Amino acid sequence: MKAAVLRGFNEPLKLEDVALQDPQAHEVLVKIVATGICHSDLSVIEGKFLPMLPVVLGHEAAGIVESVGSGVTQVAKGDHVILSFIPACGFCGYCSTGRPQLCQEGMQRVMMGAMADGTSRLSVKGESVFHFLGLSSFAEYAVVHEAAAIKIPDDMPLDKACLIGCGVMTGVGAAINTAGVKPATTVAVIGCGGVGLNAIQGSALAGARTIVAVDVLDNKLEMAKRFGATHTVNAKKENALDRIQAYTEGLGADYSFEVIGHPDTVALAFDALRPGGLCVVVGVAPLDAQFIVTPMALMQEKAMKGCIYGSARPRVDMPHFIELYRSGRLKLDELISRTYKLEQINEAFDALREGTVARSVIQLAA
Ligand code: CND
Ligand code: ZN
Repeated sequence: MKAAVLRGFNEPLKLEDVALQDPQAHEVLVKIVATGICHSDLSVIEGKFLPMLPVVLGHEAAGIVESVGSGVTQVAKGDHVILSFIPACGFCGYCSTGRPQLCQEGMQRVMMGAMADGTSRLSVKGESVFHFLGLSSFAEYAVVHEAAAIKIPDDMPLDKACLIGCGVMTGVGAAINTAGVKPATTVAVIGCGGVGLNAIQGSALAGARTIVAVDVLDNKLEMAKRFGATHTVNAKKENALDRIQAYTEGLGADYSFEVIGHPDTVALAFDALRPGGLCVVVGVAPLDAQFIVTPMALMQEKAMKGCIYGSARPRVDMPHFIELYRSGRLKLDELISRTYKLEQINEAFDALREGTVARSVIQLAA
């Protein structure tokens, strides 16, 4: 099959003929129909996250099951699926108490850049290639763990469904699942890219009364309004902290979301809280990044929480998002700024770097 391979940091991806082994026990072969481009893929290219090379990136995808390995019970050939990047075990304490996003077996299954048995299904002329987050969707096909293939209705367009695989699940999930935004509250979202716009629409769905969107690009702030922001702040032109406070009764926000991955904006998100507020850090900062919180700053019951995958419960949340989309309550079409072929994947990354897109989608098949 054709796949986009990363061989060196800060190098373009190379389209190569990659061999893909058949799915083994509890694995599924999926024909990738569409895959979105997330900043986490770019962070790997830039050497900021997961150092394994060569690797096939891509972790926001939807496709059609082509075949299944032994013991697979959840999906069958022909099923349409969204891919989930935390293939939770389903049985541990976390899974049993509704927090599969913290399943340690699920994390281990993907963080080593291999399948659950520690080996790769991907190779080029005999040289093993790493998987990314158990998915590696910048390719015509992917072998994934059975728990990573979430069945969806056949008539849901897959080029829209793929966005649920990361940006929507992470952003909307951060607001609804991780933070539990309550009606009539105030929210600040710092960073309005593909994930941040979804934190905005998740907060709007949850009934927030004020949603302040902060970015450094006016085009992103225009999009933020369409996704439910009530106020916008260009942090290059205005003092973001002052503006957030001005729009939240001088107190700060009940909830803030950092959706960039930089320690300075994490600090801003924390400072933007009112007493009793909750800051959710969604952005993935470089491993050595640090920021300082003084214990005194916590005294008025301010809290800070990390966020993995919008605290996803994929088998519950993903079909629910499809229902919300179909009833006109969740925006997906508006997230797709551009569509590319796999051959154009480096152009799609350029557009992400330039900040001209909400999300780009690579369309691999009809
Ligand atoms: P994308 O690049 O689309 O958006 C980032 C936005 O931040 C852009 O609109 C920028 O203009 C804006 N921005 C950059 N610097 C500043 C600044 N100083 N002040 C204000 N705005 C700024 O990225 P994305 O939406 O695809 O991803 C955002 C982050 O979320 C990124 O760190 C990614 O790795 C992370 C993420 C986390 C998870 C998770 O499970 N926690 C899952 N997927 C992605
Ligand atoms: Zn992502």
